[in-house]
Amino acid sequence: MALINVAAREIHGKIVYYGPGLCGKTTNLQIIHGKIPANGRSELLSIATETERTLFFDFLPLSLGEIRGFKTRFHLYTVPGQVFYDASRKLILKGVDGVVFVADSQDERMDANIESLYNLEENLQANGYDLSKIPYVLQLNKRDLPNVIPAEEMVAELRRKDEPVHEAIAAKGNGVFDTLKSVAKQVLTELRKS
Ligand SMILES: Nc1nc2c(ncn2[C@@H]2O[C@H](COP(=O)(O)OP(=O)(O)O)[C@@H](O)[C@H]2O)c(=O)[nH]1
Ligand SMILES: [Mg+2]
Repeated sequence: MALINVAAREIHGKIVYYGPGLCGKTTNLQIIHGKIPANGRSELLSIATETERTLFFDFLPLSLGEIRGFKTRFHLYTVPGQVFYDASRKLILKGVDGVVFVADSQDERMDANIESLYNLEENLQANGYDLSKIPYVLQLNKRDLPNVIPAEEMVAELRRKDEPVHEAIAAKGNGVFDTLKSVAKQVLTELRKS
């Protein structure tokens, strides 16, 4: 459920980057933050948990159309990937409008991807959402590494519906904006309906 700031004539859309520890969620946000002009975005802020940080910032994309005279401000969040931060993950999903699942393409991280994806489905449900109904994108990250699983195999294992799939090398910026645009487009479509 998106927030509306009537005074500022802005609609706020919340996008959460989900995925196992070290899959590249923070890297996605850092790349996006680094490429948006400073006057169009907030600082990159963090909420510290015991050993891991949840990052977030918001920005006003200049190129996107308005919805009935309202501009759309996107808020991007990462979640802590480690298994024991489940309470934080659940909390961060409150009010979510779209999710990017960042999968780590390395062979040895496939079990962690699957576990994290189940965890996402559970935590969405706990907040009253259904993965099959919300704006959602699957990113296959770390495609540059030697031990990656073929993209088709990852898709067969991890794709949950007809969501767009983007291969990425987040550390180099590849695929990061394609992924963002893909989820933002779906979020805007949903906001226009409501
Ligand atoms: N080789 C490679 N390393 C990456 C890629 N994306 C992120 N990393 C690295 O993976 C590590 C974990 O990334 P981070 O964004 O902190 O993961 P997070 O735990 O999901 O937030 C860091 O050392 C990143 O530089 C990628 O596409 N390729
Ligand atoms: Mg992180």
